[in-house]
Parts: sequence; structure tokens; C-alpha cells
Amino acid sequence: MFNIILFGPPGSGKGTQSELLINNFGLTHISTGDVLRSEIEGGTKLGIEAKKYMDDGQLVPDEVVIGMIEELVRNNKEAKGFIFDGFPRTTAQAAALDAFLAANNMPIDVLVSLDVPEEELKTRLIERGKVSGRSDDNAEVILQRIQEYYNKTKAVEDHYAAQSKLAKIEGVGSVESIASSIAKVIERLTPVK
Ligand code: B4P
Repeated sequence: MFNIILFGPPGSGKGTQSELLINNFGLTHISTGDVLRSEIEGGTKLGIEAKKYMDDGQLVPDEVVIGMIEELVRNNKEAKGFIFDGFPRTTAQAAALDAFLAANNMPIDVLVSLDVPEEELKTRLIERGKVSGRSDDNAEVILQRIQEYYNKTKAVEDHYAAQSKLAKIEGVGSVESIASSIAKVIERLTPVK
């Protein structure tokens, strides 16, 4: 089993790179952002609650996303590994994920952190906002999301660095060249494709 966290600020390319990893390595993709958006679309109680935070560019409360992740992992017992995309986003989420995975004997192998300068993040998300229809892809909310990343999420890097599991990747360049850098990290850690 191989478990990877794709990490980085909003717009760093986590979702984009996850798509390629699913195809290349056959890992099961868990994106908290995607799950939350589908809950919003379905008009569920969880979705209605989450929307209040997402529309303001804030993180959804830890207890909501932690429970969601544990259920998704439990429902995918046959997976040969997971890509955690957009989770964990706080050190409390990281500690909960570590404890849950340790109890199931399936630790995280690596956290790949995509490094992208703030100006580039804003440009990408404003561009995406023109076509995505996402209510959180507008200039004001984008700034709030980036702020939230530096205030609450960036520390997750240190959490995994302390476990010698941090791999930093240059997140600017072609999608293919970034995918190839991530693939090299994975191949170094696991001989089996
Ligand atoms: P997410 O859905 O995780 O969204 P994201 O951070 O905006 O996107 P990502 O980094 O995946 O960017 P993408 O590949 O699309 O989160 C949305 C919200 O959900 C959060 O703000 C929060 O409220 C909530 N949430 C989610 N998880 C949570 C958690 N664990 N705890 C609490 N709250 C949570 O790339 C962006 C754009 O860049 C795209 O248009 C793409 O085409 C472009 N792009 C990608 N790679 C590029 C490259 N190399 N060059 C140029 N452009 C590129």
C-alpha cells in the first residue's frame, strides 16, 4: 500500500496533479474539496453547513472533515493506496489522520508539497473562476483562502517534516513536468508501480 498527501496552497495544482496520479499509479483519490462540493450540490445537512465556510474562504471545521475522511477510507478497503488531496489542512486533521491510519496499519508514506508563489496562485484561481462557476473563486475569497492557508494549513508541512516525510516540489512549470517530479518521488519510495 502507498499513501500520499498532495499538499499546497489553494490553486497550487493539487486537484490537477491528482488526476494524473490516479491514472499513472492506480491510487484511490480522496479530495475533501470535491466531497464537500458534492455535499453542497446534493443539498445535504453537511453541505449546507460547509457552504457557509467555503463561500467565505474559511476552512470547514475539523470534526466535519475528519469524520468524512474516515468514512471514505473505510468504504475503500480494496484500495492499493490513497491520494489525500486537500487533507489534512490543519495540524489537528494531520494528527487525526495519523492516528486513524496507524490503527489501520496503513501509514502515510510521503507528503508532497507544491511550491507556488502567491501572485501565481491568485492569477490561476481568478482564471479558473471565469469558467469554474465556483463561488469561492473570486478575488476577495481567494485572498481569504490564501490567508487561511498561511494561518492554519502551512504548519502541516512541519508536522510531516518532523516524521521525515516531506518532499517539496517546484509547482510552477508545465503540468507534465510537475507530474514527472512527483512520479520520481513516488518511484524512489516504492519499487512497485
Ligand atoms: P479544494 O477543493 O481543495 O481547492 P483548491 O485548494 O482551490 O484547489 P487545488 O490546489 O486543487 O487547485 P487546482 O489543481 O484545481 O478546497 C476548496 C475549499 O474546500 C477550501 O477553501 C475549504 O473551504 C474547503 N476544504 C477542503 N478541504 C478541507 C479540509 N481538509 N479542511 C477544511 N476545509 C476544507 O488548480 C487551480 C488552477 O490552477 C486550475 O485552474 C488549474 O488548471 C491551474 N493549474 C494547475 N496546475 C497548473 C500549472 N502547472 N500551471 C498553470 N496553471 C495550473
